[in-house]
Amino acid sequence: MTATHCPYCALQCGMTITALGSEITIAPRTDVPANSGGALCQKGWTAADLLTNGERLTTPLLHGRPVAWETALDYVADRLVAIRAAHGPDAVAVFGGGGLTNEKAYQLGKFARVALGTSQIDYNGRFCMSSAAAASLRAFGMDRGLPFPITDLAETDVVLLAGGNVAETMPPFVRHLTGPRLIVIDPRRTATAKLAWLHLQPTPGTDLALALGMLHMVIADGLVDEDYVAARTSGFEQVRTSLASWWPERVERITGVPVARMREAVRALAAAGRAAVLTGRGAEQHAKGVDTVTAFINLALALGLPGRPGSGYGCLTGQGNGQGGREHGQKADQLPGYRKIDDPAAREHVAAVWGVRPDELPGPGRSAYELLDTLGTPQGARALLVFGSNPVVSAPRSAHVTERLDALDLLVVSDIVLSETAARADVVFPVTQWAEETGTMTNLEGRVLLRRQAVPAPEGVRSDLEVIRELAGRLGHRFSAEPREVFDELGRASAGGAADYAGITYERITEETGVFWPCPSPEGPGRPRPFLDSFATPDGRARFVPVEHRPAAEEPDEDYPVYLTTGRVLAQYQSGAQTRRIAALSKAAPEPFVELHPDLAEQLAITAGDVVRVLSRRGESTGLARISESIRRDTVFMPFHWEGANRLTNPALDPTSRMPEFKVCAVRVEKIA
Ligand SMILES: Nc1nc2c(c(=O)[nH]1)N[C@H]1C(S)=C(S)[C@@H](COP(=O)(O)OP(=O)(O)OC[C@H]3O[C@@H](n4cnc5c(=O)[nH]c(N)nc54)[C@H](O)[C@@H]3O)O[C@H]1N2
Ligand SMILES: Nc1nc2c(c(=O)[nH]1)N[C@H]1C(S)=C(S)[C@@H](COP(=O)(O)OP(=O)(O)OC[C@H]3O[C@@H](n4cnc5c(=O)[nH]c(N)nc54)[C@H](O)[C@@H]3O)O[C@H]1N2
Ligand code: SF4
Ligand SMILES: [Mo]
Repeated sequence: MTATHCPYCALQCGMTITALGSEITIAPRTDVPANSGGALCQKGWTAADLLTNGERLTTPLLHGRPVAWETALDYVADRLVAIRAAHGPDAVAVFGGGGLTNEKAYQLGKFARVALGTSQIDYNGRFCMSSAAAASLRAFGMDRGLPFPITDLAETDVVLLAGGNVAETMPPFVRHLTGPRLIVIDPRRTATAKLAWLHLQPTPGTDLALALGMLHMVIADGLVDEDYVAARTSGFEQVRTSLASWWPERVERITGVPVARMREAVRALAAAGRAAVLTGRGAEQHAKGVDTVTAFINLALALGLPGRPGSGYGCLTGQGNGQGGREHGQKADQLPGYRKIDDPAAREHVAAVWGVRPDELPGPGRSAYELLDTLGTPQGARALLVFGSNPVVSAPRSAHVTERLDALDLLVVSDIVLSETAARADVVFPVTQWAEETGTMTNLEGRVLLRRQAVPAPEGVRSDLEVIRELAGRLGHRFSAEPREVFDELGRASAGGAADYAGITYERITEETGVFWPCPSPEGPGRPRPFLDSFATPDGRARFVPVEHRPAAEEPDEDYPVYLTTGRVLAQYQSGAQTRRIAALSKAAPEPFVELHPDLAEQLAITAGDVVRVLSRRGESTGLARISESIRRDTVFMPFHWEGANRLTNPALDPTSRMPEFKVCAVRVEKIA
């Protein structure tokens, strides 16, 4: 029996894996705080199927044909050298994933900058955490999803959750929400909203106005925590002035949330001794995601919450290593330890660890969508290496992205299964997955965990770290493929950065069931609550930032009269590459659907179970009609776990985070005759 962690989301629930011959059983651990009661969701319980379902790739593929590892690796290295020689280093791009271990994320960033010499690296976390991350950096000088242990929520009186459906996306999280009064902001009455004390149901894309209106009320009703604002923050006066015109009635008109409901929420938050404001992708995945999160942070600051015990602001990190994956350099503008790639001191430190000159390191590259959008064009890359993402299904305006992928001279995908993206690749590398390898994951609390190997890898597969080592070697660079060695190097590269892992070792995270970063010294503790005394800004104060509401990038009109929003269901994970291959999960969530209100359905003469077509300016998609009172009349919802939903979505980007507007666009819905 091996104690390890789940392959999927950022809760990183603890589980044990017992292998008896070919029989593999999974059980929850009780020593991991995130799922301390010993809970797992259906995906966790059925995860053993990932190891045994016979869908694994076990041999490299070259143009769809099985080949030997050496043949595939030589082919890729030769092509990379040729493309680079003909078009320069930025003609080769890398696309990573927030599901990769810290070791892989770090090594991928180093591989891009040192072995390939390219600035063109970004990852799917751009589609996930980037808006919350940018807003937290701006306000607190640090981005750690929850800047407090998840178990602190038990001490909280009121939790405001904007745009998160944890009852489906992180079911054991709900156990931490049984103490506080829960207020949910979601255009749908989700499983989570049904658990709430109060549900605010705004028009998609209007959270920013809602948050401004709530703060306006806090100020007008004299509920600002003036002592806290004076002692721990800066910039409040500007925000106070900027809110003058956000009258509750105006906010009701924009958001559709009744003034009385808003007031109930504000009063409950202000009356609470301890309260927390949390955001999920619903509030963040917008072309104004950073400002929306900022508006919620301003609200939390005015109420005196961040940096107080049992209180605070946090975002719900999504992918298994969504937190660690955004700290160690697979992001276009970043070096390990959450350093900025354009900061001379950061470049000098990391270059020294890597044994190169600072001026040899490339500068910032393009963000994920911009990288994909330019592939195969004169400005963009001509070769792409993908590790741990399936953009054919998950990128916005996916038919266009797929076209760009097909225009490449070389597409290489490292995956465990033949995903929709791998199926289009020139070369596919079959790699080991979670329980077949050891590595570290940083969960949504910023706790660095050891995910241990529990079963032997199938014959024929190698780890991502081995793939990177072999390619680097062929390009004249020596890289380690030993997870522990890579982690120790990551510790040195991160030392002194915001996300400092220097004091964390495999031994330590075994003994302590995880250590919180920052942890600069092996002798000193990690920091579960880094903001208790001061924030990570130069003056130690949290910053209020004035922000303005604006409409969605695309609002409904005559041709496309309905809002589309997208998201998740319990039994499927992300692009579905893993979970659509698990029988129990496919049975629970077998096909794409379109959720719509009975009034809209009647107007369109649609009945439950009809096949409907959804069209946007980008493309069209189909799904079975699901009719439900729980959604707004002006909005339809589609999960993105199947190819299709993203043919519709709008790649309008947030100006700061470059997050696409996954959560709102305009569509037309038709019954297929
Ligand atoms: N089962 C399952 N669990 C997962 C994942 C998965 O794919 N499947 N993925 C993991 C990952 S990577 C992530 S990022 C997390 C995401 O976790 P969540 O953020 O909880 O997931 P979503 O379903 O994307 O979005 C949450 C809610 O936002 C609502 N919403 C849509 N538009 C708006 C809006 O304009 N405003 C507001 N306030 N709400 C809106 C949707 O109705 C939806 O219920 O889940 C993680 N866990
Ligand atoms: N419309 C819409 N689109 C969205 C979203 C939305 O809410 N709405 N959410 C966005 C968000 S938050 C996210 S996080 C993205 C996620 O979207 P994707 O990046 O597509 O995420 P996954 O489906 O998890 O893709 C991971 C791939 O890596 C493979 N894999 C798993 N483990 C490993 C490993 O160890 N190594 C390697 N090399 N491969 C591995 C899996 O088999 C799978 O093919 O989607 C985004 N797209
Ligand atoms: S909640 Fe997340 S980490 Fe926990 S079992 Fe489910 S998918 Fe795994
Ligand atoms: Mo995500």
